[in-house]
Amino acid sequence: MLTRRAALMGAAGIAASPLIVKAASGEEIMDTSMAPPADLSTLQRIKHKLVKPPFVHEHEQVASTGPRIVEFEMRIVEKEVQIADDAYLQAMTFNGSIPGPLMVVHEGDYVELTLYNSPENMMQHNIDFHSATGALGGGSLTLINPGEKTVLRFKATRAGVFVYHCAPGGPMIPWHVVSGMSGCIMVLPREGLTDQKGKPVKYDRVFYIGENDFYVPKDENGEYKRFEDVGDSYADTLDVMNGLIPSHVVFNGKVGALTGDNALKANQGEHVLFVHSQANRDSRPHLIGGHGDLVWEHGKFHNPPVRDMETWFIRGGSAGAALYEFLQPGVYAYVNHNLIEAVNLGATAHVLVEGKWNNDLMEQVQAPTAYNAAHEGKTALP
Ligand SMILES: [Cu+2]
Repeated sequence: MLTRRAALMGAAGIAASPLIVKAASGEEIMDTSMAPPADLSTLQRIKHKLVKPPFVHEHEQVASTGPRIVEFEMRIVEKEVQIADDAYLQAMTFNGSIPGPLMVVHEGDYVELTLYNSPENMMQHNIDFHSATGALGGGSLTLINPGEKTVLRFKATRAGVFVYHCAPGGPMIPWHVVSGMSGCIMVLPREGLTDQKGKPVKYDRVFYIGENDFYVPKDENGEYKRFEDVGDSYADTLDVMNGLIPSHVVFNGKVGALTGDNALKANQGEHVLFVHSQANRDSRPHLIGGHGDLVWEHGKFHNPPVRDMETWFIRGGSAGAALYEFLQPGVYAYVNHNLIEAVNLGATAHVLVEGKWNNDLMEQVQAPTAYNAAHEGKTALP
């Protein structure tokens, strides 16, 4: 049972099961054409246009309808991007951004993605949804060459935030992921989010933080290397990857992507949902000056959230969510609390919060001032 896709990729036709053919490069390609069709003729369709992270397309928190087919389109873009003042990456991206866009649906909806591999690209790509069931998360039904497109539909049966990433087989998998090919889907319960007691909770805005570890090679002078194209970057990048020490750990694709002029903005009293994904490596988000009021550390909304968290944990290959009401105005830093990674390697975002200072929560009782050590006796001597 050799599919057209498998034939294109040089499959030898050695089938592990009637459903699976092996391509020359070893990846499994499924042929599901003999399965009876699903009848979804009674379902409504809705189309969402994806937006660039940290923002998210408009969506309902509580579903106002029954399950629907939710259509999305994504284009795979290979391009060089600047990831720091002195460093460039031959990136592979979903929709041109790192991370790929946050998709939002409700539990029971059908996600229908049209995926385009632009003809200017060099590489085969696909998509593995951690929220999907079967066929390597869709990976073995979506492998496409440059100039090809594919449509995958899957039923979102589990609520939570889930990573998606490219997984085109063998050593291409980690390389594509650390070159930028990951993103996140949020499957909301139809009734919306609930707290640890099952009481409904709402958010006023969502910020999607996609964390990446990058492995940019250096030349003999210690300068970061630049490459002609993505293929040219592979061998040297693989050497750095296999050392497991990233050159950069960043939020949203670049050192400073969410600080300075790019800082996130919120108002005092707003409830902000931070969705944080890391497709390859562990992270430990912490909001400096704030908390996680309700944290779905594993990111799965039918588990009760934990309260009042200081730092939480994102396992590599997963996404988590934290809801926080901003109580004070000012600048907050949302960091990976490995502080070397936050400060020296890039994993910091800033949130600027507008509002009125509350001296009950915190007051500077005396501003820093010199004191007379001889008089007050507070010297460093015993
Ligand atoms: Cu890829």
